[in-house]
Amino acid sequence: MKVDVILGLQWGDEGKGKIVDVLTPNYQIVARFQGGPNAGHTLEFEKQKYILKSIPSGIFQEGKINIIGNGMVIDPALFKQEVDALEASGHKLTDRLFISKKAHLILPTHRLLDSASEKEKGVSMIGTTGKGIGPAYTDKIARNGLRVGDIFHNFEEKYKQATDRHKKILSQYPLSYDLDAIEKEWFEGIEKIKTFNIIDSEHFINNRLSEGDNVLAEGAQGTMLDIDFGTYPFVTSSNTVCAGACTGLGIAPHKIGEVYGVFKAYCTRVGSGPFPTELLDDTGKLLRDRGYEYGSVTKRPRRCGWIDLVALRYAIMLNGVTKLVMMKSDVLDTFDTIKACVAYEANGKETENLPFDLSDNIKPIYVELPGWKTDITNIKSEDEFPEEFNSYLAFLEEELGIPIALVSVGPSREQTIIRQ
Ligand code: 2SA
Ligand code: MG
Repeated sequence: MKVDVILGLQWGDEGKGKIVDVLTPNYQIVARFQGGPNAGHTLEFEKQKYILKSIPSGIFQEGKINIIGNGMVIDPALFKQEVDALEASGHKLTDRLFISKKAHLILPTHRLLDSASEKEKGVSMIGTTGKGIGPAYTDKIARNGLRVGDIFHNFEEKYKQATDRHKKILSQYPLSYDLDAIEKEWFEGIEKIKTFNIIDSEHFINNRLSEGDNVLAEGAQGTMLDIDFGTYPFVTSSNTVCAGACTGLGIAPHKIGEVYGVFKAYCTRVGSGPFPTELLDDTGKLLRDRGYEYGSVTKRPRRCGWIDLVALRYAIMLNGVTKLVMMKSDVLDTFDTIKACVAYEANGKETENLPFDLSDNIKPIYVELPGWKTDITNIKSEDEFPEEFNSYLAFLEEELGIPIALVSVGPSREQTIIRQ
């Protein structure tokens, strides 16, 4: 049995959460493999909207096991808030949410270090979500991290050691903070974590696979934010690419089955860093308004632009995408023409490959396609697609070399069309 992977091919916010929710019925287990509460996965059903941060998007479906994998970083305080909110709206979680002993903890001081580092960078700040993601992964790699499994053994002592070290670093910054207040909430979160199944998730997943279960691995952020292959240093601190599912869950590469690459019919980015097809004009504003493009964690307005096929081809290559999923198609419903970037002019030369440094004088080269000028939000099958929309899909498939298996025409579960 296989692990299928769903991941973002752009700069995050492609709509992965919705697709995980749609595909969950085909799987017994849904697992997140990287990132933490920097993610904001939005799901809509029964006229309700939910934003998940650390909890996998299979959580709303009965009988499914959801796993916070070893590759994730978890903030107990934010985790508790998320759990409390879901339980308050009537969703029972304890029997369906399992947490890896090897997932790393985001400490209150990691959040302070995140904001100190951003302030120090000044104009060259990354534009992080401020959740302590970078400092938590830094401690993991530097072999200073605390893991969920640590909370059962001498935890207070380990916590003190780690925070003392952080306080020394923080004392170099002109910061004022009230750690006591944040710590109280944080330790309440630790108690909350203890009420869940804390497991050796790598054994659990591999055992279940050998018993015939199917696993869906849910990526967060997007390929262009990958620590190795994204627009470094304007990236997140984890491997968002498919390989991250292997290390972040403990599964062997040959166990990966389908790789669903999710992208928007246009493109967005939140935070700093290069974005060659960004539109700073009225068209960009129209995309933001029609697509409600605001950060679901930070509420920051997202930067908007045309689809970038140079970056998408790169992402498809890195992830071994087998099926494409196009989201937010309906946002383009009113456009007369739609542009797609097919190549870059980099330092005066045309290229179809992603250059080392995207901030170097890059000019997108566009192809222009006619818009469909039709409301597609109520379409139920692909036979109803307007001709121009079919042409847009055919053009993208030709350029990208992979079939577009699913098309989303609105936020709810039902507005998802499976193509034959
Ligand atoms: P961090 O906090 O260290 O991971 O930030 C580093 C960069 O990664 C970007 N990043 C994201 N980009 C898009 N969506 C994300 N999740 C939220 C959402 C973001 C929000 O779903 O809207 O609410 O602002 C996400 N998480 C991290 C981040 O912007 C930095 O560029
Ligand atoms: Mg998001």
